[in-house]
Amino acid sequence: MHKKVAFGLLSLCILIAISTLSYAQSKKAQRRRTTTGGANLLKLISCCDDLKELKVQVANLTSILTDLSKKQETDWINVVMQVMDLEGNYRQVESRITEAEGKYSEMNNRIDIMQLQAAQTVTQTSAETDAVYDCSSLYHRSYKISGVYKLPADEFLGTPELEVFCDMETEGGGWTIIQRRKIGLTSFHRDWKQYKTGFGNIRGDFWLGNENIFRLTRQPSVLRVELEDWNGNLRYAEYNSFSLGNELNSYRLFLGDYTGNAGRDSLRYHNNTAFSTKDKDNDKCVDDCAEFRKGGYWYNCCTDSNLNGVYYRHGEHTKHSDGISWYGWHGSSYSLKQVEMKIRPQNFTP
Ligand SMILES: *[C@@H]1O[C@H](CO)[C@@H](O)[C@H](O)[C@H]1NC(C)=O
Ligand SMILES: *[C@@H]1O[C@H](CO)[C@@H](O)[C@H](O)[C@H]1NC(C)=O
Ligand SMILES: [Ca+2]
Repeated sequence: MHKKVAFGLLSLCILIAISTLSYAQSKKAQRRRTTTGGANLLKLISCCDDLKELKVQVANLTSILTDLSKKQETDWINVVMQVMDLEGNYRQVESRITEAEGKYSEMNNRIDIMQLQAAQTVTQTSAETDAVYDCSSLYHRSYKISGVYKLPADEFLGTPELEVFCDMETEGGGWTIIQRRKIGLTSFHRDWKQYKTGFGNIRGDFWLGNENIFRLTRQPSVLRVELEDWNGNLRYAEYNSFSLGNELNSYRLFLGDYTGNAGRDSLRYHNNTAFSTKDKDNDKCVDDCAEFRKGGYWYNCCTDSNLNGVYYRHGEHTKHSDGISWYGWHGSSYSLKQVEMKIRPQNFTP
């Protein structure tokens, strides 16, 4: 009987032991499960950190993107402005081209006229009795448009080709312009040689050249001087029997009778005087008039007119009497706005 009780106790103990063990086992497993759950939680936390970082990066990228788009916008605006600029430039260029085209066609017209005229002279020179050739002969050959013409070289006179500007409108036309002042950028304070051969721009300010004027005035000629002041008033002076001596006679000036409305005749004082330049003092004065009056002219002692003087704008020049003056109209201290000197044969009839 004792043995049976002891066995029973032992088996109970074993049972308890087993169940305790298994409980502990299960507890352990549970704990193990709990530990893995903690790792997952940690993982989750670190993942959120990653997410946060990502979010920051996204925000960062977004801000970079907005910055970029802002920059793009300004870039775009810049591009648009550049395009507009280009368009403006294009329009400017376009207008310049149209202008140039206009000038080109005008030039072409002139060339046509010159060629026509050259062709005509070739056929007519042999039959021509009048050897002197100028704008008046062009006029009689039906060139009645004012502008630049090329007079062909004259073998008989031994003269070279000469570019001239013809006034085919004033008082019947046929005028060869020998001097013009209107733009004011060309200096007329030049030496003998330059006054001899001529200088300047035939469409702007120029002196045709004493040698050319001498040659053109070997036939009895009229000189017409046209003056304009800064208020747009126009005056003129006309002379019969205008001629220059040759170079040996220092291109001495000869003038006939005066007609006109230019106040007192202010060229008469220069009649019968030689031409002077800054390097050739042929005046009738102790002074060097060409140097004082800063031009080339038939200086006496020195001036009653100074049409080759300094171009002063708005007439204002009170310090020196070296402006483009005509004493008989505006006095010694007024420089004119525009001057033209032109010649044509005395027997010219339109
Ligand atoms: C963007 O990220 C860089 C580097 O990660 C950091 O230096 C900068 O400050 C961030 N900018 C913003 C606006 O968050
Ligand atoms: C200019 O001088 C010449 C020659 O001396 C003379 O015949 C002529 O009458 C003078 N002209 C004037 C306008 O005085
Ligand atoms: Ca002198």
